[in-house]
Amino acid sequence: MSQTLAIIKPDAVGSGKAGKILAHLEDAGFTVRAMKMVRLTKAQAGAFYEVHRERPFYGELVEFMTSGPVIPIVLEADNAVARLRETIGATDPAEAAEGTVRKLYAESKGRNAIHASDSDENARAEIAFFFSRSELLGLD
Ligand code: IDP
Ligand code: MG
Repeated sequence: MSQTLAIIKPDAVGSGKAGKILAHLEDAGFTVRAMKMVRLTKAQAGAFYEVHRERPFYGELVEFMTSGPVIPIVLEADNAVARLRETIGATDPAEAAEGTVRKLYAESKGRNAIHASDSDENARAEIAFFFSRSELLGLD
Protein backbone atom coordinates (compact mmCIF):
# COMPACT_ATOMS: atom_id res chain seq x y z
CA MET A 1 0.00 0.00 0.00
CA SER A 2 1.14 3.56 -0.66
CA GLN A 3 -0.28 7.02 -0.10
CA THR A 4 -0.94 10.10 -2.21
CA LEU A 5 -2.48 13.53 -1.70
CA ALA A 6 -5.64 14.74 -3.41
CA ILE A 7 -7.00 18.27 -2.97
CA ILE A 8 -10.59 19.05 -3.91
CA LYS A 9 -10.15 22.55 -5.33
CA PRO A 10 -12.25 25.71 -4.69
CA ASP A 11 -14.35 25.36 -7.87
CA ALA A 12 -15.59 21.91 -6.85
CA VAL A 13 -16.09 22.77 -3.16
CA GLY A 14 -17.95 25.96 -4.12
CA SER A 15 -20.27 24.20 -6.57
CA GLY A 16 -21.16 21.49 -4.05
CA LYS A 17 -19.29 18.64 -5.75
CA ALA A 18 -17.00 17.68 -2.87
CA GLY A 19 -19.20 14.82 -1.67
CA LYS A 20 -19.61 13.34 -5.14
CA ILE A 21 -15.86 13.55 -5.75
CA LEU A 22 -15.06 11.89 -2.41
CA ALA A 23 -17.52 9.09 -3.21
CA HIS A 24 -15.91 8.70 -6.64
CA LEU A 25 -12.48 8.29 -5.02
CA GLU A 26 -13.76 5.73 -2.51
CA ASP A 27 -15.58 3.84 -5.26
CA ALA A 28 -12.31 3.79 -7.22
CA GLY A 29 -10.75 1.81 -4.35
CA PHE A 30 -8.97 4.45 -2.30
CA THR A 31 -9.13 4.50 1.50
CA VAL A 32 -9.32 7.92 3.17
CA ARG A 33 -6.57 8.18 5.81
CA ALA A 34 -6.85 11.90 6.67
CA MET A 35 -8.94 14.85 5.49
CA LYS A 36 -9.61 18.51 6.39
CA MET A 37 -11.07 21.68 4.92
CA VAL A 38 -8.83 24.77 4.86
CA ARG A 39 -8.67 28.20 3.26
CA LEU A 40 -5.13 28.69 1.94
CA THR A 41 -3.29 32.00 2.23
CA LYS A 42 -1.45 33.37 -0.82
CA ALA A 43 1.84 32.41 0.84
CA GLN A 44 0.68 28.83 1.42
CA ALA A 45 -0.69 28.34 -2.11
CA GLY A 46 2.43 29.97 -3.54
CA ALA A 47 4.67 27.60 -1.58
CA PHE A 48 2.61 24.52 -2.45
CA TYR A 49 2.91 25.30 -6.19
CA GLU A 50 6.51 26.57 -5.93
CA VAL A 51 7.63 24.33 -8.87
CA HIS A 52 5.29 26.30 -11.16
CA ARG A 53 6.56 29.75 -10.08
CA GLU A 54 8.04 30.56 -13.50
CA ARG A 55 5.01 29.34 -15.47
CA PRO A 56 2.68 31.95 -17.03
CA PHE A 57 -0.35 30.60 -15.13
CA TYR A 58 1.28 30.76 -11.65
CA GLY A 59 -0.44 33.99 -10.53
CA GLU A 60 -3.81 32.78 -11.77
CA LEU A 61 -3.26 29.41 -10.05
CA VAL A 62 -2.43 31.00 -6.67
CA GLU A 63 -5.42 33.36 -7.03
CA PHE A 64 -7.73 30.43 -7.79
CA MET A 65 -6.44 28.16 -5.03
CA THR A 66 -7.01 30.93 -2.44
CA SER A 67 -10.47 31.91 -3.76
CA GLY A 68 -12.32 29.54 -1.40
CA PRO A 69 -11.83 26.54 0.86
CA VAL A 70 -10.05 23.40 -0.35
CA ILE A 71 -10.19 19.84 0.96
CA PRO A 72 -6.82 18.04 1.17
CA ILE A 73 -7.23 14.25 1.48
CA VAL A 74 -4.64 11.55 2.15
CA LEU A 75 -5.59 8.50 0.09
CA GLU A 76 -4.21 4.99 0.34
CA ALA A 77 -4.19 2.21 -2.27
CA ASP A 78 -1.82 -0.10 -4.10
CA ASN A 79 0.23 2.15 -6.40
CA ALA A 80 -1.72 5.15 -5.10
CA VAL A 81 0.07 7.93 -7.02
CA ALA A 82 -0.37 6.43 -10.49
CA ARG A 83 -3.88 5.17 -9.75
CA LEU A 84 -5.07 8.57 -8.55
CA ARG A 85 -3.60 10.32 -11.60
CA GLU A 86 -5.52 7.83 -13.74
CA THR A 87 -8.71 8.33 -11.72
CA ILE A 88 -8.66 12.14 -12.02
CA GLY A 89 -7.73 12.33 -15.74
CA ALA A 90 -5.78 14.89 -17.78
CA THR A 91 -5.15 18.43 -16.48
CA ASP A 92 -7.47 19.88 -19.15
CA PRO A 93 -10.97 18.36 -18.79
CA ALA A 94 -11.39 18.62 -22.57
CA GLU A 95 -8.59 16.02 -22.85
CA ALA A 96 -9.61 13.91 -19.83
CA ALA A 97 -10.86 10.35 -20.42
CA GLU A 98 -14.56 9.53 -19.98
CA GLY A 99 -15.52 8.75 -16.39
CA THR A 100 -12.56 10.56 -14.81
CA VAL A 101 -13.09 13.11 -12.03
CA ARG A 102 -11.95 16.01 -14.20
CA LYS A 103 -14.10 14.91 -17.15
CA LEU A 104 -17.12 14.74 -14.86
CA TYR A 105 -16.55 17.77 -12.63
CA ALA A 106 -13.87 20.18 -13.93
CA GLU A 107 -14.77 23.50 -15.57
CA SER A 108 -11.50 24.28 -17.38
CA LYS A 109 -7.75 23.60 -17.45
CA GLY A 110 -7.24 26.05 -14.59
CA ARG A 111 -10.41 25.37 -12.59
CA ASN A 112 -10.05 21.63 -12.76
CA ALA A 113 -11.70 20.34 -9.57
CA ILE A 114 -8.87 18.28 -8.07
CA HIS A 115 -5.12 18.04 -7.47
CA ALA A 116 -3.13 14.80 -7.27
CA SER A 117 0.54 14.26 -6.39
CA ASP A 118 2.72 13.26 -9.35
CA SER A 119 5.37 11.06 -7.63
CA ASP A 120 5.89 9.17 -4.35
CA GLU A 121 8.47 11.76 -3.28
CA ASN A 122 6.10 14.68 -3.96
CA ALA A 123 3.23 12.78 -2.30
CA ARG A 124 5.27 12.52 0.92
CA ALA A 125 6.16 16.23 0.82
CA GLU A 126 2.59 17.32 -0.04
CA ILE A 127 1.04 15.14 2.70
CA ALA A 128 3.48 16.67 5.22
CA PHE A 129 2.55 20.16 3.95
CA PHE A 130 -1.05 19.71 5.11
CA PHE A 131 -1.02 17.09 7.89
CA SER A 132 0.87 16.68 11.14
CA ARG A 133 2.20 13.29 12.19
CA SER A 134 -0.51 12.90 14.81
CA GLU A 135 -3.26 13.78 12.31
CA LEU A 136 -1.87 11.11 9.98
CA LEU A 137 -1.98 8.58 12.80
CA GLY A 138 -5.57 9.52 13.63
CA LEU A 139 -4.60 10.70 17.13
CA ASP A 140 -6.11 14.21 16.98
P1 IDP B 1 -1.78 18.67 -12.79
O1 IDP B 1 -2.67 19.33 -11.74
O2 IDP B 1 -2.59 17.82 -13.74
O3 IDP B 1 -0.61 17.93 -12.19
P2 IDP B 1 0.12 20.75 -13.53
O4 IDP B 1 0.75 20.88 -14.88
O5 IDP B 1 0.96 20.25 -12.40
O6 IDP B 1 -1.20 19.86 -13.69
O7 IDP B 1 -0.47 22.19 -13.17
C1 IDP B 1 -0.91 22.46 -11.85
C2 IDP B 1 -2.23 23.19 -11.92
O8 IDP B 1 -2.03 24.46 -12.55
C3 IDP B 1 -3.31 22.53 -12.78
O9 IDP B 1 -4.01 21.50 -12.12
C4 IDP B 1 -4.20 23.71 -13.11
O10 IDP B 1 -5.07 24.05 -12.03
C5 IDP B 1 -3.18 24.82 -13.29
N1 IDP B 1 -2.80 24.96 -14.71
C6 IDP B 1 -1.98 24.16 -15.42
N2 IDP B 1 -1.86 24.57 -16.69
C7 IDP B 1 -2.62 25.69 -16.79
C8 IDP B 1 -2.92 26.58 -17.87
O11 IDP B 1 -2.44 26.44 -18.99
N3 IDP B 1 -3.77 27.62 -17.58
C9 IDP B 1 -4.30 27.82 -16.33
N4 IDP B 1 -4.05 26.99 -15.30
C10 IDP B 1 -3.22 25.93 -15.52
MG1 MG C 1 1.01 18.62 -11.11
